[in-house]
Amino acid sequence: MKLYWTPASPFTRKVSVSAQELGISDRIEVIPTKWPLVWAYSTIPFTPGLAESNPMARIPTLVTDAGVSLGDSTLICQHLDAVAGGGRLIPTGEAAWRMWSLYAVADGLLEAQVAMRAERLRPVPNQSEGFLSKQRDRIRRCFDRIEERAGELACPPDALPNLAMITVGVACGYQDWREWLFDFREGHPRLAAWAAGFVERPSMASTRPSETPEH
Ligand SMILES: N[C@@H](CCC(=O)N[C@@H](CS)C(=O)NCC(=O)O)C(=O)O
Repeated sequence: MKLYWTPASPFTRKVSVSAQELGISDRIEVIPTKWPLVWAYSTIPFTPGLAESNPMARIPTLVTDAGVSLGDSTLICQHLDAVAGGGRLIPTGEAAWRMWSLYAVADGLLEAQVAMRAERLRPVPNQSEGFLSKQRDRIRRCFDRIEERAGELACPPDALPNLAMITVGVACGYQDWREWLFDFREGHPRLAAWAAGFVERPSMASTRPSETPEH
């Protein structure tokens, strides 16, 4: 498998954490890409092969061993789960719907974080305060809902976290990383306690976000 990757993307981190939790990272060839969000506002050439694999030219994109291109982190995580035998990050039966329901809240939170990042990359006079505050409100509501459902984040010591837990962990990590985002711990004590433990997992510790001139 080939993964178009950047250390700044929370969607990509979700994939990297999933692969590590499943123990299949060594089956993935990582292809670093440059400045994916800046592309939205520039003509920087795409990393060779990316736009050919995924016409949206977004990160993450995974090309499977069979040569199928998956240009979306949710699909990629489903594929990784299947490669690892299935039913490991994604529960089966009725439990799956509860997991996907929480996942959708956490993934929507990531979308709002990345939308704010994209807006903030525009020249300041062009930025819309209305748009930014709409995303901020959405992020707050998502954290409120996750706090209400914090009981679903408990992971037995010998079990893998599910995909919703991983996505919540990545969302908390992104919220901490960007200094212009509010502290998610305020008003969310159960989530704060959970996140403090989750961030210590080796899969999280080794995928901390960063932004360098190369990426
Ligand atoms: N729904 C997609 C979202 C991926 C996404 O928005 N990726 C961003 C980086 S975090 C990107 O590549 N943006 C570049 C662009 O929009 O031009 C997923 O889950 O993979």
